[in-house]
Amino acid sequence: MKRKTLTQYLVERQRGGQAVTAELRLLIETVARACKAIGHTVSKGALGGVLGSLGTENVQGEIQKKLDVLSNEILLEANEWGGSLMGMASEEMETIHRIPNEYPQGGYLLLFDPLDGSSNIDVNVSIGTIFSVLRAPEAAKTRRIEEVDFLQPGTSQVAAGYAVYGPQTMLVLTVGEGVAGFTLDSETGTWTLTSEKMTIPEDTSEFAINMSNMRHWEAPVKRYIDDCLAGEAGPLAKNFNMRWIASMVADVHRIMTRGGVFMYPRDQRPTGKKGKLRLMYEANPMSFIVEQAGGMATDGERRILDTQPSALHQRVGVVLGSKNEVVRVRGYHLKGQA
Ligand code: P6P
Repeated sequence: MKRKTLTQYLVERQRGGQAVTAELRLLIETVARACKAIGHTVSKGALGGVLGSLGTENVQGEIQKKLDVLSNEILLEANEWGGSLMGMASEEMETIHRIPNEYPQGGYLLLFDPLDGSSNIDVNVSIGTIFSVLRAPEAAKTRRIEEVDFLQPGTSQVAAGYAVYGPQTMLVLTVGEGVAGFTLDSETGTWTLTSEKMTIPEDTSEFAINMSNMRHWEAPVKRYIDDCLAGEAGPLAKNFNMRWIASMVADVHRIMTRGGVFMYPRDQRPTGKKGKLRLMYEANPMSFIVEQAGGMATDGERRILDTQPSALHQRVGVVLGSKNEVVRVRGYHLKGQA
């Protein structure tokens, strides 16, 4: 059976309705091509002289790995000339990147975490690229784009996706019509459709959380994890398994494939108040994808996609994955307020 390519998948959606314009199709194909280049660079490892840190810090106060900066540059260079964008924003850049004057402007904004899971780069564990596409506000067409134009709720996204650089290199994408999975055919360099419609099982017995933060968690999170650990003799009457890869893309991809609940909750630390993960280019795109696959994504209580952003790099607590488990965690939070 001849498998479809990413281009064919996008052309079919372009013909079939409003979800994909020609401009959006070009943008997604360009991002996908950049992800191939990032995956290729990552795979060279020590042979490419790309491992290790630069000794610099990004806007998050995190030590930048060489590959963080390289991946960011690959995405900027690939996307600035195509005419689909008015600007870009990245975890690795303090403020927005406007399209240089020598290139045509387009109708979209692109936000990304160019290489998520950096702590795993040097130890050869799966990492990935996360991206989110918004429409540029009409008003921005008569002036230059500003940071505030990016501060749109996650419900405004027109596309979102991630590439995971693991045993297979995969691209998982939604344009608001379900979620499709593409595997990179390394012989032809083609993104090849391997999952027409990815769905998350509504129930699970697998949770993902960094247990070393337990002493900092709010009470509802602690109660929920305690009840999971109590197993079939406990209130949830089933045994749970635990996974934590410390690479959101890899943890989310597992959940997209077999279900589970991923938690990076806000906690009691001053630094942890709002959580660790960034809303605009981690939580929002992943929440869009998860919801499109029949899952659910909250900050513990409220739907992440409804969050009105106030800052480009703001953080948010994240509980996402199998719908019935995310609902259960929300119940612990609501009970916690009773
Ligand atoms: P911790 C990677 O740095 C990241 O942003 C996510 O990909 C991942 O889920 C999380 O941080 C891991 O955080 O505290 O477990 O190292």
